[in-house]
Amino acid sequence: MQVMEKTIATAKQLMQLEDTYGAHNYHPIPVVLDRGEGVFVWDVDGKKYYDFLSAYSAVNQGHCHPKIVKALMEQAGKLALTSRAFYNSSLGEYEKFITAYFGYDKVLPMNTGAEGVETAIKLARKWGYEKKGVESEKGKIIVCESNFHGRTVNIISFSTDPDSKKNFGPYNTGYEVIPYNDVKALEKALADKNVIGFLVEPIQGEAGVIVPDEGYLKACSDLCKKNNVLFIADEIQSGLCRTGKMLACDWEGVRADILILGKALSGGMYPVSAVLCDDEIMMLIKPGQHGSTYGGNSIACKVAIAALTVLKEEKLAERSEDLGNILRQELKEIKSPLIKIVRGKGLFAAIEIEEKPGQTAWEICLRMADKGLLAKPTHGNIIRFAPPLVMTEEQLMDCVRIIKETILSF
Ligand code: IF1
Repeated sequence: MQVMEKTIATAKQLMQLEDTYGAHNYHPIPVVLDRGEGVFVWDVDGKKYYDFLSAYSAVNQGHCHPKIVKALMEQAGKLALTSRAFYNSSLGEYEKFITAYFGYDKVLPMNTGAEGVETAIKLARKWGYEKKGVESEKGKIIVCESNFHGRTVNIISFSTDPDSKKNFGPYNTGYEVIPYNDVKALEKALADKNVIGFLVEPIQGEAGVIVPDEGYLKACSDLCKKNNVLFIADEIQSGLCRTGKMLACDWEGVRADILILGKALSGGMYPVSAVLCDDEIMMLIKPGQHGSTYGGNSIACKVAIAALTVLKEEKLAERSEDLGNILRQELKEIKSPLIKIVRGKGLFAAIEIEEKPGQTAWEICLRMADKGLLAKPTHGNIIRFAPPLVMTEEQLMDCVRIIKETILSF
């Protein structure tokens, strides 16, 4: 019998397939990845790279972490999805684990970050009308300029990024946009008694790793308390050890009224998001008032327990802080007119490029890819540097070498 040789498609063929049959909603760096392990990924031609994007901070624990893979594999062969029409043997264990882990009464399990944000908005509105006593349909949520909270029509209704927003209207109402990192602007907005919540990224990721002034989060949290408004922290990207603390809000000792998690909640293994808050808010949702097919499925629960356990067992917050300080210091020491600014917290860093023709952030990323390091520009001239938190100092210094050599090669 003739054994059909499985012809391995080339990188070029695979890119063409995506181009021909897939929506063009991304413009990827021309690398076709085939395998990942820890801080490394390999392309279809076997070339090895350091991953300096970590799937936008979903892979904080490193690619294919053995403990998370084990949790996924064991559960997948036993029971995957039952829906919430029935109880299941993983959900209660997970709910107890994650509420104790973050110190909240309850969790509402969802799947994607955007679903988590939508859930938080619905919880806040319900609380606004049924607890705070805001007139129904009049509730307002304050958000910040340059926010990124997901891609649903409701969420992009309060985006300030034309690419995220243009021609997706009509847009939803009930939101007010204020400048980020501006306490006075929040104070002014909170004068409106219809304000129910303040939804904020403790560090703005998509906007280019914008770190607010020391004390900003605390001042906003205090203002929200004073005005009986919910402080809603979107820690989907900034959370789970990425900034050097378990949550970015921990840097200022701020406890959000509603905490939204995603991405690294599964270590990049499976879509898992979660919304945590106390009974006063969570118990307002009655049976049949919110949910999702996959929310709280057995695989998600086991994977999330493993992913959260790894964060603590491997002390990834401490590593992120220590390695992040080294990374940003090394980036600041690169003497090049190309680098306008270096910013970040922990291993959540970014550089802003003084672009010239042929010396763009995109070009820099292409050359770094040639040298074995993967990163991608955000908003044109900003390059985000966010490697998996399991990186060793030696590996980090190897990456710094690659970045330095690339920048100085222009
Ligand atoms: C894309 C950005 C990053 C997020 C925060 C909610 C969500 C995200 C703070 C929604 C998702 C992802 C989405 C992905 C690229 C990436 C991204 F460039 F879009 F903005 F990381 F900065 N809150 N961010 O960062 O979570 O529904 O995607 O699970 O849409 O291109 P999601």
